[in-house]
Amino acid sequence: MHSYQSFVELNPIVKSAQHILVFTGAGVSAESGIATFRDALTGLWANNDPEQLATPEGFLDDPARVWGWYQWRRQQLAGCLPNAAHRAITKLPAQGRQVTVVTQNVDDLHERAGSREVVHLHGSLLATRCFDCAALAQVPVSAVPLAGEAISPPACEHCGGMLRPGVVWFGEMLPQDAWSAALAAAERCDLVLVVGTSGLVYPAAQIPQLAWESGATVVHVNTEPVPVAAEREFSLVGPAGQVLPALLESEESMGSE
Ligand code: BV8
Ligand code: ZN
Repeated sequence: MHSYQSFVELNPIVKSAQHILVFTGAGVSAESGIATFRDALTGLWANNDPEQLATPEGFLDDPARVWGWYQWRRQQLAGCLPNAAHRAITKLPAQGRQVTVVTQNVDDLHERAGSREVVHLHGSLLATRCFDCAALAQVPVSAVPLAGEAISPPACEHCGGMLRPGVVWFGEMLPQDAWSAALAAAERCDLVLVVGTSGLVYPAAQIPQLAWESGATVVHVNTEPVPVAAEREFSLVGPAGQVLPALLESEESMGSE
């Protein structure tokens, strides 16, 4: 579990932070019931080969399989709720403090918890666009009986092309505006909370490092200890749904203004 010592050490840093960057990965949604990518038992990658499914080639190779997998994930998400970690993050903004949430996740749990400004580096499960003409589309979550059952993607009403999930696949560029916003937050922040990410996917994984290089303090919140190599870097070990509220409470208990 997280060491109390680091809370006491961290508290003045959290309290005095004027711009907090909260950088999240699949681990922040794990306690809401959304499988992480790396979780050995239920990880999405364990059951599906991401190189097969989360790539444009995989989609063109078998559109129904990929579309069905995303529809299943949308359906899963519809039944999930934000957890205590998402809620603790919405409480971080105190008067005058700026908070930027940059997430690798494609779920909408930060928004549903009440976070206003969420930067999605890898797009959103709830967004749909045409694979050919990129026109946006609204597609209801269809009842997908089995996990990842193949369903042919609907046709675009503008050009008849195939609709695709509005997420960033492997080998695809990140949305320019999201990437620029993440870089700006990394430059400006004085504290980064890195919550529930294995830090394996690039270029997203560069964000905490860039913030550290700009002088920010980096606090990892992860069920696994994260090796901290440098000064101004801490690792709090435990589920985000417990660690983040505790970190925030210790701030409140120390009388945040
Ligand atoms: C790009 C959307 C280039 C889709 C995602 C070879 C070929 C092709 C590309 C590459 C290659 N080698 C490297 C690359 C680059 C590639 C990459 O980094 N690959 C990795 C696998 C090595 N990156 C890309 O392709 C990116 N684009 O590089 O473009 C380019 C350049 C110029 C011109 C054109 C193109 C695009 C990457 C985006 C991929 N899309 N998602 C979808 O969701 O289906 S990535 C997806 O996986 C997620 O979004 C997320 O980013 C990633 C999973 O990572 P995490 O979020 O960290 O989750 P994970 O399960 O790994 O870890 C969970 C953590 O939480 C663990 O540490 C665990 O301990 C912890 N945890 C668990 N429970 C809890 C907890 N912590 C706290 N509390 C808990 N309760
Ligand atoms: Zn189209």
